[in-house]
Order: sequence, then C-alpha cells, then structure tokens
Amino acid sequence: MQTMTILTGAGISAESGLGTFRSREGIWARYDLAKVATPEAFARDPAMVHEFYNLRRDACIKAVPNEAHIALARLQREWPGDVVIATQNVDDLHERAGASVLHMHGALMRARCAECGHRWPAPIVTQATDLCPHCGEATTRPDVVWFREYPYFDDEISLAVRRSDLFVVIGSSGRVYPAAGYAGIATRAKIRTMEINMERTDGNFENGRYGPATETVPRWVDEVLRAQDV
Ligand code: BJW
Repeated sequence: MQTMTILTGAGISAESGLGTFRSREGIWARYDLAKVATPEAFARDPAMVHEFYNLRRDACIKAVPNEAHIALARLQREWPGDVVIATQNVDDLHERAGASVLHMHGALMRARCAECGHRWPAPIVTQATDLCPHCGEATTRPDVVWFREYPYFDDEISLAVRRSDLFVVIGSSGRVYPAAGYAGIATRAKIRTMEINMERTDGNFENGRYGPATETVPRWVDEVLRAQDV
C-alpha cells in the first residue's frame, strides 16, 4: 500500500483569506518579523507580540476551510495507505476540514507557558499578564514556533518522508528550515517529489502543478483517488 507525506504552507490558506508571509502584501511586508516572531521580541515587548497574535487569531476564527483543505481531508480518509499531513501553518483550517495534522510551527489556538511549558486552549484574546493555569506565573505566550526555536515533530516528519512513496509540498515558498529541507531528504532517499503552488519555487521537485490551491489540490486528489496510484 502506498504512503504519502504532504507538507502545507501559507498558500493553502490564502484563499480562505489568511495572508501568506512573503508576498508583496504578505505578513512580513506589514510587520517586522524581528519585532513579532522571535524569542527576543517577546522578551522585549510581550504586549506587542500578544497583540499581533490576537489579530491573527481573530482572522483565523473568521476564516473557513477552503476546497484544498477539504480535498486533503478526503484524501486522508479515502486513501488505502497512510497520508501524513504536516503543516507549517498555525491556523486550524485542516482540522476544521476533518484532517489530522502535525503542526510543526505550533497553533494559534493554543497558549503555552514560557516558564513551565504547560499548554492550554488559548482564549480569543491573550495578554502578557495572563497567568499560567499550571504554575501561576504571568508567562503566557502563544504556542507558536519563532525563528531560532525548535519546530515540533521534526524527527517524526523526516521519518514519515523517508518512509513515503511520494512527498508533496503545497503552498510553501520553501524558504524556512527545517521544513525547506524535507524535499532534499526525499530526493536523497529516491522518493518521488511534487509541489503544488501558485508558481514554481526554487525547490528541486520532480513534478509540479501550478495555480490556485482551491483548484489544483481537489483536481490532484480526484486523480490519485481514481487511479489508486501515485
Ligand atoms: C499559493 C497561493 C494559492 C500563495 N495557492 N499557492 C539552515 C538550516 C536550519 C535552520 C536554518 C538554516 N538557515 C536558517 C535557519 C534558521 C531559520 C530559517 O529557516 N531561516 C530562513 C529565513 C533562512 N529557521 C528557524 O529558525 C526554525 N528553527 C530552527 O531551525 O531550529 C533549529 C535551530 C535552533 C536554534 C538555532 C539554530 C537552529 C524555526 C522557524 C520558525 C518559522 N516561524 C514562522 C512563524 C510561525 C508563527 C506564525 O505564523 O506567526 O512560520 S515564519 C513563517 O514562515 C511561518 C511559516 O510557517 C513559515 C513558512 O512560510 P510559508 O508557509 O512557506 O509561506 P510563504 O509566504 O513564504 O509562501 C507562501 C507560498 O504560497 C508561496 O510560494 C506562494 O507562491 C504560494 N501561494 N497563494 C497555492 N492560492
């Protein structure tokens, strides 16, 4: 039975109205990443960082899963082998479409204690004075992975890629490591690779499908489910 590992990025949620990071109007064009997405930024100005993630959480709550999220959930349900979906996204649109996913950069809907590591469901608005329900310290932070922090599930995802027959990257620029390194791991292990993106990236993929994810992903999922072959 064939197995697949799929890695998604901001492009899969773009048509749900959540911005990407590196486009001309993207999140990093409007916010200085050094001021909102690093451990140093949080140490310097936790209120500003909470405010940034409160806005992102608000946008996420208002967004709905699109045809691409729905198609991947269907693939995971109907494919006879394993379909591991890993995402760099912190939104919960894959889950709301019915998929089970590994969130390597964390989750907007979770809070974490910077002191004891306890995690809990985030309220809609978090602030620097919120107390950790476990240790009682005012050290609440968003449970997201900032630059120079270790992504979650890296070993698990690398292993899933090596055990797959096909590795697919959907809607990611491939600019951030370690996620950007999985395609190289697949290629070195002689595993087939494909990207689905609005445009060709610098990654060295064997195959590519280009266009909006809400069109390309459902079409690809229909094809593989019909062929029962990747
Ligand atoms: C569409 C579309 C449509 C648009 N349809 N497609 C070498 C090796 C290892 C590490 C490093 C290294 N060099 C540098 C590093 C460190 C660093 C890094 O990679 N920096 C690079 C900038 C060079 N990496 C890290 O720090 C990571 N940690 C780490 O490496 O730990 C080990 C370590 C520890 C200590 C010291 C040293 C090493 C952590 C990275 C954390 C990234 N965090 C963010 C923020 C998360 C929280 C939040 O969301 O706020 O994660 S940054 C941001 O980028 C976010 C994303 O998940 C991530 C990736 O972005 P993504 O998804 O690819 O989005 P875009 O916008 O870039 O691309 C969108 C794509 O969609 C485009 O291609 C469009 O064409 C496409 N698209 N519309 C289809 N409708």
